[in-house]
Amino acid sequence: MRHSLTSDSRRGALFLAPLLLLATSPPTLPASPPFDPRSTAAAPCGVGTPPPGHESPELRPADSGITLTVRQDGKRLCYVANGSADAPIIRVGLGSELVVTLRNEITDPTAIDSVSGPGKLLSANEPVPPSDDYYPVVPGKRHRATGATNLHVHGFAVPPVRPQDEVLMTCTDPAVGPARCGQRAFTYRYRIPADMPEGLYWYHPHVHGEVQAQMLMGLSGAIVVEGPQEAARRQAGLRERVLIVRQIQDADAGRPQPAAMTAAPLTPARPAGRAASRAVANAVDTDHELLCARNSGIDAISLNGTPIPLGDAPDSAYAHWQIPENGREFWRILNAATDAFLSLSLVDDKGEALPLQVVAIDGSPLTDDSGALLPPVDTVEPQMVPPSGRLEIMVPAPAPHSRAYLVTHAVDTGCAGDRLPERRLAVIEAVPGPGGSRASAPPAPHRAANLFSGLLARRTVRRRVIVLAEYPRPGSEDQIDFYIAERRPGTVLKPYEMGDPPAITVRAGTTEEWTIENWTHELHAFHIHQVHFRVLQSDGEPVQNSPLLDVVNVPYATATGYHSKEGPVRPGRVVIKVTFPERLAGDIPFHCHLVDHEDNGMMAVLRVLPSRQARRGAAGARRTRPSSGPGDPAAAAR
Ligand SMILES: [Cu+2]
Repeated sequence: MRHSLTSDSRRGALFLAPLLLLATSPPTLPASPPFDPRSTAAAPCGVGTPPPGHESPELRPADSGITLTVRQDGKRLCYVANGSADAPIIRVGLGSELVVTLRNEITDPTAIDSVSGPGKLLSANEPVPPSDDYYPVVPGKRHRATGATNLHVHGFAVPPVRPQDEVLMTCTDPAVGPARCGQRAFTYRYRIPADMPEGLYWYHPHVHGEVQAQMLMGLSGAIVVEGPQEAARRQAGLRERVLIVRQIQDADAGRPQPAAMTAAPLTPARPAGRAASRAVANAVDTDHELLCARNSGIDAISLNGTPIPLGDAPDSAYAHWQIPENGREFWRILNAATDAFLSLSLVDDKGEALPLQVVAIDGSPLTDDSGALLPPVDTVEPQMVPPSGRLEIMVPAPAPHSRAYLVTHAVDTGCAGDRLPERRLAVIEAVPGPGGSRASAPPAPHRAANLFSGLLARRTVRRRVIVLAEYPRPGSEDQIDFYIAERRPGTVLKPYEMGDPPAITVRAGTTEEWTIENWTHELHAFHIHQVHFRVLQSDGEPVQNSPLLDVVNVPYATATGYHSKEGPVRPGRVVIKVTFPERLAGDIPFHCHLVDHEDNGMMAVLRVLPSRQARRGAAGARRTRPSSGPGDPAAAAR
């Protein structure tokens, strides 16, 4: 469920309809101008949309790095590199330094503000009525878009510290307006660890309150981090493609129907004789929270910049890729949509699923806990990719003289979620050609151990419960505040505001299990910066061989009925195990990656303090400098 868009944005949505119809090609419609990504004074983000099958330019930065300039053309934003407004796919190796200078040339922050929708009113929300049993709920406030932007490297296991992946304070100011960030450009220097998982990552802005708008307007791009697996594939001559799914609009006008899903009692059953005034608030007020929505719109998405048709369209409307008979290709797929889930399959022209092989998820090759690669498995199961997630697969050529399709199936996002119908994304065809069979067996290394290997074997020092909640504004149809908080005595549900203190503090080197509870009737995608985790359980079912993930789908809540032992509502739940390496200490954001939810408060900060051992080591080094360093065993032993 999301906020409806402004009338301006609705016009944008209507404008898109003719573009989609172009695929069915009535010659009477005006053709869009030929695609030209050159960034000029007249067209800062280029002209036209890329034709089906377009592949974004790839950049392998030199040591001096690259410059990404954020430019604006009305309601479009773009990353410009080397004069091209087609966000580059950045390729970089494990163990190297990636230097990116971000320049902000945004000229009209009000356009960003209009895209972020009316969900954030100028005044604070009306309060949710307080109750002794329930956590207090603080209403949200509006953030007006400022045009500030910054860069987040999603999934990178680098410290949340300048000049690396620090997104809470570091930003760049637009070309107009007050200088809040104190700089128009910032140079990030990411030192990519040699033991980070190798695979597909990505970059996008992370200025709280305007992430959704800036991404919808065009700001996102892929990063391929290469290691031994990639070297083996290249040596085998395997063809690789990078597929980026973006969301172009957020057109749905959420229309909640009050209390449609549950008839929750005003207060949960309380043990007899226990006075209300002595009750400790320990519950989420589902009576005021839970709503269903009848969403009218279906959001447009694009593949590598080309709008994806909705409903029937000729094959010519899609990317059309040819694979040598009996051969295969390696596809890296990024879901950069602001809130659309993908459920990906290869199907034949009758809709029957074809096998594919999953190689990596969220930038991490599939390994067991020790770091040994899991044997490749052919699967016909649809692959769920939440917003921000990545899927890397081997795609076999279809049978000779037949076609196959990459599709995203319809996704049930819950009664308050968005409509996600089935859509075709690309057409695949087998063609006679050399190299097919040669490319089908790349000799890959057997191990892909990384800094998160051994996670499951580590001792869990603490268990926490993290709750996801939403409260609509009383009397309002589509104004919603979003919350994420740890459930514990004294919890207050409060939408995240910039500068808020950390919600959770841990010591580096420790390992925890977090149960993420979804008390709403729509899916959410839990993401934590810096670290990968493994899933232990989903909705009570143990998860075997969970891949290392940096984002996980959290199932929606279900109504259980008034007299149910567990209360009227059972939250959706996932249990994850996560460890906080010493070298990633700092303030680590965690949030829902449906970025409208994040913008509207479903975000918090985890502070990872250096371990006591590391602090003693550092103190010892200070006392004994310059004759000994932080590695001094005497200092570490104290
Ligand atoms: Cu969410």
